[in-house]
Amino acid sequence: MFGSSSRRTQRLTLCFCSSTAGLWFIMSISHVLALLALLLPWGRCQFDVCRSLRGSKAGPEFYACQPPPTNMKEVMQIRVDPPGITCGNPPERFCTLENPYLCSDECDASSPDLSHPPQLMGDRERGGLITYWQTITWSRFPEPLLANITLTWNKSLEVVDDIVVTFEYGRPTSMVLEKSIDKGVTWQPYQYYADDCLEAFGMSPKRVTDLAPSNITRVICTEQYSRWEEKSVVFEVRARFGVFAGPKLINMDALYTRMETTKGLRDFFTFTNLRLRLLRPALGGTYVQRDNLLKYFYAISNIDVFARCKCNLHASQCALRDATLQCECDHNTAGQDCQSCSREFTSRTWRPGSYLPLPKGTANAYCECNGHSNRCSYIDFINVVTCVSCKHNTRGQNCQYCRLGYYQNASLPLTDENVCVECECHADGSVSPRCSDSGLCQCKDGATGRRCDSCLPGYTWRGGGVANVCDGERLVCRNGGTCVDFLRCVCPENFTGKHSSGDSRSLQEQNCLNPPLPPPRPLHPVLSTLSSPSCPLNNKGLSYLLFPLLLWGSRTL
Ligand SMILES: *[C@@H]1O[C@H](CO)[C@@H](O)[C@H](O)[C@H]1NC(C)=O
Ligand SMILES: *[C@@H]1O[C@H](CO)[C@@H](O)[C@H](O)[C@H]1NC(C)=O
Ligand SMILES: *[C@@H]1O[C@H](CO)[C@@H](O)[C@H](O)[C@H]1NC(C)=O
Ligand SMILES: *[C@@H]1O[C@H](CO)[C@@H](O)[C@H](O)[C@H]1NC(C)=O
Ligand SMILES: *[C@@H]1O[C@H](CO)[C@@H](O)[C@H](O)[C@H]1NC(C)=O
Ligand SMILES: [Ca+2]
Repeated sequence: MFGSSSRRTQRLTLCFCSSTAGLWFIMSISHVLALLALLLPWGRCQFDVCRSLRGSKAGPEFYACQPPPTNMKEVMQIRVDPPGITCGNPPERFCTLENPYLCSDECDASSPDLSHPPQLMGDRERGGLITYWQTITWSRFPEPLLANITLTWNKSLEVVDDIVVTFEYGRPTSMVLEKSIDKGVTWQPYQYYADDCLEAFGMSPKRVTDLAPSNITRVICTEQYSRWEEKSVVFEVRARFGVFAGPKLINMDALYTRMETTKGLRDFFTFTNLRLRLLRPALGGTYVQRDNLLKYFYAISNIDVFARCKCNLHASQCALRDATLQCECDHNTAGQDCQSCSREFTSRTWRPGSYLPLPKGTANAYCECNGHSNRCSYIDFINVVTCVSCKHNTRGQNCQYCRLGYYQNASLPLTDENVCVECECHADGSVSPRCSDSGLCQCKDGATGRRCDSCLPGYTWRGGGVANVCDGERLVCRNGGTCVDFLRCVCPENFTGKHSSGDSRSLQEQNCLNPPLPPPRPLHPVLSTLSSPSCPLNNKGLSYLLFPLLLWGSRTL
């Protein structure tokens, strides 16, 4: 038995890794997968290893990883309701739809050969013998024949292939598949099945092929699986994946990318419990024949649920411990679903792993935004995951830089809310709003200071540093002219000179020429009322050193 299990596992491995078959099991060998497979290593596939095998100097590189899928029927707990719905107690005769007058079959719970207990829905059938659970017949018609089958794993799982329920003696006229993602606390419908969706559920019938990427998680009612002659009722997982990965599931990268970026998509394929609510048995294509109610009942021979343990991409193995499935966590994570950091790493923030960037994914860097954002987006054509809406004046793929006009306070960690400090470069005194790593703005001529908001010696603040023309000490106006506002000489009356014309910066131009005979008179009243400078006057003594040519020019006049 051990040998045959491992041989089958290897076959599955090949299928599982081949690019054309995709990640999917072949249904024909589905019944034979041993639980052993959960514990065996699998071939080299995408997302099957958690870390680089060759350690680098910086330690191992971590990748996204997930356990291989397996047929979860091997480990499901089955419960049927109401009590007494299973046939055989007391023993009962039943007929078949094909031949309603052949009623030789018997269900007897006390006989191993004639009993049909619930576990026969999940058993491994040997030697071609079909085994099935069966209910009592509809002898209480018109009271409805209702049955619930609850499948429990006590572990969150991600379905990876069609869920297939095989009905012997006809598929139900109507039923609902429900799921829970919180171990049975709350339930939600997964899919409705009826031969007439409108009549049974007030829903218009749909097929999965009607779904588009935008509504792939819509819960639909399908009429495809309710004709009684066939056996399988399917919850179509492949077809839903195919909407992204193509009909043959070749482009799995597209699916993984969608899983990561489309809200609610991964949750749609996640469950901890499933429930079949059987509402009306197969009727054989006609109305209920009251005179032969022994041909109406439910019988299920198999339920295939191909799924993998959900380990938040932190484990490549999942094992049964104390009768409960448990991820074998890597990446310093712990918990049944690797949903927290292991004890030595509790100071770190836990994050799920990510399929992105392809092909190896990351252990937790998918949305690493240094605490300045919790939203990322994936840019497919450059295969980059980037933070969006970085707060606290940060920017960059991981919100690791400061926005234009801000610089990083080197004494704070990158994750601090105040890490980016405003440059506050003076708009008039600076070349740009940008500043250096230490917060120094780049100043225009004449301006100085960290923020470029004060003047160099010999300059006066006039919406930026403007070179002084005169200062009354070193740069003196000639012929009794008076220096006004460091900018111009105001000459006594009857002197020529452009004493009031604009902002010319040359002392030579501004000086007072052609001295007249009479002595100077008081200043022109208009020119004496100029606005006061914002730079202090303490620099005027140095003007001489800074502007020797100007000074020289004024003396030679
Ligand atoms: C089946 O489960 C549903 C939902 O919990 C419940 O309302 C219903 O009564 C159950 N039916 C039977 C037959 O136990
Ligand atoms: C379900 O799983 C949890 C978490 O691992 C465990 O503590 C609990 O005992 C399990 N319950 C059952 C009924 O197995
Ligand atoms: C899903 O969306 C597609 C395209 O937007 C639309 O044609 C289709 O009817 C929708 N299906 C359902 C079930 O709402
Ligand atoms: C940088 O952070 C330190 C520590 O909080 C603080 O003392 C200092 O004032 C900050 N520097 C600036 C420029 O904000
Ligand atoms: C300036 O010149 C005008 C005419 O040339 C003369 O009338 C006036 O007295 C002079 N003013 C002074 C202060 O010399
Ligand atoms: Ca069976």
